[in-house]
Amino acid sequence: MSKISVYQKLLNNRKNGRLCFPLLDPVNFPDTSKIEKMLSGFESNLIDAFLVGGSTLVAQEDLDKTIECIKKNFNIPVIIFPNNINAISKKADAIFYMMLMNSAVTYYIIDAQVLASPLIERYKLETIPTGYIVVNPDSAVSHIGHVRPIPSIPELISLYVLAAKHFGFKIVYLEGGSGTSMPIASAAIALSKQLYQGLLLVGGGITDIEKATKIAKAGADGIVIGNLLEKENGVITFNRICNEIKKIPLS
Ligand code: 1GP
Repeated sequence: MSKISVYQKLLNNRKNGRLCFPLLDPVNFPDTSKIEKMLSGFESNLIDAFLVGGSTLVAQEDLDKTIECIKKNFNIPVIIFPNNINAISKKADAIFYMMLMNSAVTYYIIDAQVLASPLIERYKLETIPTGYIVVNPDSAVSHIGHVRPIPSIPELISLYVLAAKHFGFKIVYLEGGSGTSMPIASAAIALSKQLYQGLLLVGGGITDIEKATKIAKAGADGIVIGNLLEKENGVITFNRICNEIKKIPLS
C-alpha cells in the first residue's frame, strides 16, 4: 500500500483545525545544542509539519543537520522551504516547490526550479506546488528574491492568488516578510480565501495570539512562525498560539 503524502496529511489535519508550522532556519543553529534545546520545548500535537529554510541559507549540510535533529526528536513531516537550489536535502519528506510569483526576475519564477528538478527527482522528494507571494518590500526575502512589491491592496494581491489557482498550485503562501511589524492584512486574506480553495498559508510577523487569531479567522488555513522561536520563551508562546488557533471553529 502506498504511503500517504505529506500534502494529504496536511489536508487531513486541516479537517480538524488550522495548521501550525514552525519555521526553523538552519543558519541559526551553528551547533546542535541550540536546536536540541529549542526542539525540547515543542508540543508535537500542535505541529502539522516543520518547515526548514531561510533567505540566507548557503550550505546544504546545515540544512541536513537541522532536518536530522528534527527527525531524531519528532515523527512529524519536515518540509523544505527553499531559498535557492542549494536548499535541497534528501533527508526531508517534502519540499515546497515554489514559484515566487511576484519576482521581477525569471530565476525565482522558473530558472531555479528547473535547475533543482534533477536533484529533487533523484532524491524522490515529494514536491508540493506552491505559489509564493511576497507582500512586504522591506524584508530579506524581498531583496534576495528581486520582489516586485505588491501594495497592500487586497484586490491586487488577489490577482496573484487567482493566478496561483489557475496554475493549480496546491498551496498559496502569503508572505508578509520575516520579522515584519505588519502581518498580511485580514482583508487580503479573506479575499484570497474566497477565491482560492487550496491551502492558504500566511506568515510574517506572527508573534502573539491576537495576530494569529486575526489571521486564522480571516481565512488562513495555516500559519507559519519563524522569528518568534528565536526570542526568549518564543517556543512557549508558539505553543500557546497554536493551541488557541486550533480551537477556532472549523470553517
Ligand atoms: C518567513 O513567513 C515566515 O518566511 C515567518 O515569518 O519570521 O516573522 O515569523 P516570521
